[in-house]
Amino acid sequence: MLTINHLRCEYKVNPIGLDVKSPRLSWQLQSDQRNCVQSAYQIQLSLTDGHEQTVWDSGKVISDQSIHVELAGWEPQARTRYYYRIRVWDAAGEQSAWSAAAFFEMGLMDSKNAWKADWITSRPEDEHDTACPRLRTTFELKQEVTRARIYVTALGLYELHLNNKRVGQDYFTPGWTSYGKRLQYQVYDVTELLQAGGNILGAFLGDGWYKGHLGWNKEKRIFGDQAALLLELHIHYADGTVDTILSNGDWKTANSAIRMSDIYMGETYDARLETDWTDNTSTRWSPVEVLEYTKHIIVAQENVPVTKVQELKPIALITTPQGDRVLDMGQNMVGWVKFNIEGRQGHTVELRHAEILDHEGNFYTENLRGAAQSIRYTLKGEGVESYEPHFTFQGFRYVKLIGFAESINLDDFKGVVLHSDMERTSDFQCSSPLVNQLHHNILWGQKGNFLDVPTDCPQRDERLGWTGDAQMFIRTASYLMNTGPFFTKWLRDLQADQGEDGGIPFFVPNLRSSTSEGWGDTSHSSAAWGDAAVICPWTIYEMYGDVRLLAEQYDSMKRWVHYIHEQGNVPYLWNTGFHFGDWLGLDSKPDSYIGATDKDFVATAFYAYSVSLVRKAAEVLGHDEDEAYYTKLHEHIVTAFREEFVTPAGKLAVPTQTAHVLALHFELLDTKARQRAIDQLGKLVADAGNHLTTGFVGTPYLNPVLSETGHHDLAYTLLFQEDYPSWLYQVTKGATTVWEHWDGIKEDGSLWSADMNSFNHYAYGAIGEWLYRYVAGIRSDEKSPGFHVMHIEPQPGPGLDWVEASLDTMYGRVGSSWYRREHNEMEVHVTIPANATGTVVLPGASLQTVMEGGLPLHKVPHLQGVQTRESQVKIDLGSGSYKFTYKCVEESEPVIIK
Ligand code: RAM
Repeated sequence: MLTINHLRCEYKVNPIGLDVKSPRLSWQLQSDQRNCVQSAYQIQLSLTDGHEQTVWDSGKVISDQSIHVELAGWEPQARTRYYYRIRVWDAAGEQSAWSAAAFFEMGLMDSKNAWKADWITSRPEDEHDTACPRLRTTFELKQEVTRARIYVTALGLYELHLNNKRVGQDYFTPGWTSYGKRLQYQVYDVTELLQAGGNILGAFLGDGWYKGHLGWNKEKRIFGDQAALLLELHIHYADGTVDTILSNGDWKTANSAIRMSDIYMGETYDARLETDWTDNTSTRWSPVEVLEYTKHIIVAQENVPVTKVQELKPIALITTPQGDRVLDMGQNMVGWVKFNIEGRQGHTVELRHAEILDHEGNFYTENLRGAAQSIRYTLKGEGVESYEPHFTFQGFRYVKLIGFAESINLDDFKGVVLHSDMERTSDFQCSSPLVNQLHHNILWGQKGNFLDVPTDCPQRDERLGWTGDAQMFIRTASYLMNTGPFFTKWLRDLQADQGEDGGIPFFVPNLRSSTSEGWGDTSHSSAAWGDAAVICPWTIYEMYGDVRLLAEQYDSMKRWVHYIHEQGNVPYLWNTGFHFGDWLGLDSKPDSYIGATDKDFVATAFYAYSVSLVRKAAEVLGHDEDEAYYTKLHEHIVTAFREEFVTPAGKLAVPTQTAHVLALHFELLDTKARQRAIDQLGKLVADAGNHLTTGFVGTPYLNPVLSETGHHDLAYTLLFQEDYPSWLYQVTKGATTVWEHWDGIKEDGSLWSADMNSFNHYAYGAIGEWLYRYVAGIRSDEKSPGFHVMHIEPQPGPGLDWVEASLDTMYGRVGSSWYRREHNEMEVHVTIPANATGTVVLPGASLQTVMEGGLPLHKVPHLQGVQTRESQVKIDLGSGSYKFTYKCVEESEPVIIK
């Protein structure tokens, strides 16, 4: 039977508030037959979920496209909800039933001009007053309401309440964008929150990224000095009339119990000042001020919202040698602690947050630098009080309790994990518990650092959208979760913050403050950091087949490589300016963060790589002249690179692991030099005692390059090292996230210098990509992106007996698992989703011995294997689940070292 499910619009389930002219729909086919391919589809739009009346019908469209299908040739109306349903035909002409209805709802459409409301603010009498203001209005309903929507944004952060209930499940709204250029608004369905007669609508405003502390220079008010609200409530009555409640000068403002709330610093809350939104006796409400501020920068919500994704229970209460009482959450997490407390009115308790205990077991906060991460709560004294903060988040595993009663009940505390609510898309399990823990740590690195923007770290006074880190981790991130909307938003900010000259800031959103300055001759555009402008849209294209984003970013991609082109003082080399180089490489000079790999080498290698990707993008987008131009440009860069960095005899002049990794991964060498570099890389790793010396730039590509170049066993050896430096070193030290430094905690328990020692930094977590792409072997095909065509090539190696992996692609679930059984038997399980195809490469297989589902290959319909190497069989597959078994041929007999 053929069925349709997993309906998505712009990657999202039933999104509200789209401002896209031609929304894109994606769906998945389910079939109990193998080789299921869509031959045609039909989409119908209706204003009701029963589809009584169709407002648009695509008719039967002959096409195998089932992802990002644009609703072209039809004009969506602002603020209108459309229900859609889909049916498809397979290659044999079988027709599916209609899918269940899903919907999308348009936003204001012309969000730059559509606002009738005014920006309103509460100007504190004392500019040092940190309290979060409240703004409110009251209104009456005229008759029965059929639907009601709030369209809202803020300078700063907002939390809305309607009739004393919190509106929506989103946090840190309106999100962090390149404020001043782009500001998101959100839409909430509040039909159910309205009540007959009088209603009261209010908002808390927080400083957030807009005007709170940001950057390590203790600056505030980087984007503006006045928090403000812009809101429209549209109420549709049964008689067809519409009322609008607008933020304007009639609103009133008052102080709140939130005395201070700041992303880095934490929150101070005085529950004695809590009042109901309706209270007029103990609260002094005064008129708001109308603020003149542009509305021409307002855009609809692009990313998925930040929500409370899960809750953790503390695993222990510790008393440290210094006598502190500390909760252990069992996991380095990002979010906050929610707690219940009972006590005397006016008593204040404090929670401090830290990532680790020091080697004596004491609470350690020095690595937080200027981020206080402190929550202070003053009790109102009315029985059990429950509290959680509003406009701040903490990165922590340990929570120091100050001022709490003698007896602590762990059930009174919960760790609330918040991040952008991306769909989890994969799973990886294997026979090594340590590697499983590493995978877990990588996942938690993403959870902690994908809170609306991709940050380097979530705990110290930094938490910035470092471009380099994002570029290094994006592919791993896109295996672990669906990052389409997340990077759509961030890349638009990157484009907005790109310099006139094409340069890219070190972090996006850029801060335009002293934090962005101070790196020598330029304060932007480092190689491997600025290249995020090219690598990120290309990766999203490969992982999700997102051509529209690629087209949208194309100009920015070009401008970045042209920026580079203008920099070199020798044509086709990038040999000027400030670079982070192979950041934190272990071969750096003492007291330097910059690894030994020549910076001009890194810069020119990335120049070539980015140009090669822009060339591919030009090809995808059909820009033929550009394609020819970038092909030539790439040739010139590669020639210049070889002249500068490869000796006439074919040896790389820069003798580091990272240099070899980059030259190989970016395909910068001719055949002779390539083979020398492959051999030399093996030697460099061996010389380092089978350890890596790479930093941020080399590490993500190290294992992929080893696996690609015949050193696959060496890649496994690196993976399984447990002593410093290695991925598992930190796992054996009890890490639950990935560290910034290979030795954040040293062998003797002492710590890396507190000035830069994050224990939740995802950069080195980029090894996750290798686990999925090589160990499990699940790879996209860039010629048919989004896993429409895939390549499954599990690559077993010494140390693992089995791997079970899956990836939820836009087409559906891809599975790849392998097991080494007794007597040299190998089992490989593969799943290809409907409307996708792939090839599987069976390692260590010979054609004669391969069985599928218990039958020899030639007896299985539509399956034909090819012996590509002596010990490798390649089979083209349509959709379906397959179980291959075979006896491994001699030469690839597994060496099990554990
Ligand atoms: C640090 C952060 C970040 C890195 C920059 C260069 O501040 O660790 O991850 O990208 O330096």
